[in-house]
Amino acid sequence: MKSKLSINGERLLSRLKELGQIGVDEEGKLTRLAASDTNKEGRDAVVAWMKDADLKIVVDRIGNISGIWSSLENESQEPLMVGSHIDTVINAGIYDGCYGVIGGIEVIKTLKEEGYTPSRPIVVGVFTNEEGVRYAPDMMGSLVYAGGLSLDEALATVGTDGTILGEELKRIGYEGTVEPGFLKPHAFIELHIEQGPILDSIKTPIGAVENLQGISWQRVTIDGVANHAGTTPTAMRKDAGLAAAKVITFLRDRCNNSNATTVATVGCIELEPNAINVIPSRATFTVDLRNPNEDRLKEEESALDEYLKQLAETDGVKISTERLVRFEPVIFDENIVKLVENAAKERGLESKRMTSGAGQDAQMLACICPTAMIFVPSVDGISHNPKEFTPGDDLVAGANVLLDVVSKLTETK
Ligand code: HGY
Ligand code: MN
Ligand code: MN
Repeated sequence: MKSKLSINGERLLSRLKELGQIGVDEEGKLTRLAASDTNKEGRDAVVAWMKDADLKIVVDRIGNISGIWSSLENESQEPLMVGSHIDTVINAGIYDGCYGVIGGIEVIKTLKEEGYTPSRPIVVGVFTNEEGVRYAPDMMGSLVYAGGLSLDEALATVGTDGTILGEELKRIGYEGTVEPGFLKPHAFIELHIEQGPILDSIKTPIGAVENLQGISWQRVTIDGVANHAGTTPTAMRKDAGLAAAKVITFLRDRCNNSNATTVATVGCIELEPNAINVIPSRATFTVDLRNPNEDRLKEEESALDEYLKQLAETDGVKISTERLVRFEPVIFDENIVKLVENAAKERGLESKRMTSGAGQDAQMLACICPTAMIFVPSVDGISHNPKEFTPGDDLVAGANVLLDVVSKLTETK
């Protein structure tokens, strides 16, 4: 059997490692928040690799970067798009998002070196602010690209640090000129690490991602009464901190009784006045709720609403909520999922159909074109953590599956 074309594994892994060093602070922690200085450095490195692959670089007005490979013969065709994001969470791993961007550039570079002539342009996209840590919502750049959020609203977003996204994009030199969505993709495939424990636990190298769970983010503010930690009898307390703790345990109980389909996370929490001997007057925290089933997710949201109403009564506190994000579950394109499975099989790689527990740029592109994802294992299911790790062989295997799917979708008939 003719050996199959393979990407340059050495180049893929060394670039991943190099990008993984951009944004590491003096304590060795990697953080490249959207539109920050370290994000700029990462963007510059990726643009350099795109130029090395002789791609045409276009930056749109929300800062999404497109590296375009087209020819006179195929430029009238809708492009095939690959890619992901390079912004990170705080104290991040080096693979989340970056693998899909560098893998996409690697696939194009390999096809070019092979003298391949695609039937349509191939584009690698780098979407702005996928993580949503500095500016909510997450997947913002691809959401704007897909027409799900107005550009002006996105650019006016105030960050957790009080900065304005549009001004920050300008400051780092990535306030582009073309309208987001200027290229309507023929299809989009996102190569990504699983970030969960499934593939690693069953020793399967490829995930053929067929759907993605719904996401609900909200901010909860609980107002109680500040009082003396020593003199105030327990029965008199209107303790915002205690009420917040009750919400956190309520959410975990709901998840434990949801036959493991609902996950809930309180990732950010602040107490005021945040003094050791003062009963908290205010607790502000975020709730991230997810479920692959829209009705179940709605049920979880209303159960939380109901609980907050009761809690206000029982604890004598005032509670308000603010919705930050709400994305329904997404089903990916069956034909492309099948292409991923066949490509894996032809390379003798086991694959498993699965759900993406994480939000992805692919869920936004799925609104405008046939879309699917390729997962590779995350060791021990760790992600959003510097311990995030995927063995080199798995990274190369996943990129080769992307190479085969891209070739299939751009072959000249
Ligand atoms: O929130 C998420 O699931 C993604 O990492 N932005
Ligand atoms: Mn990601
Ligand atoms: Mn992430």
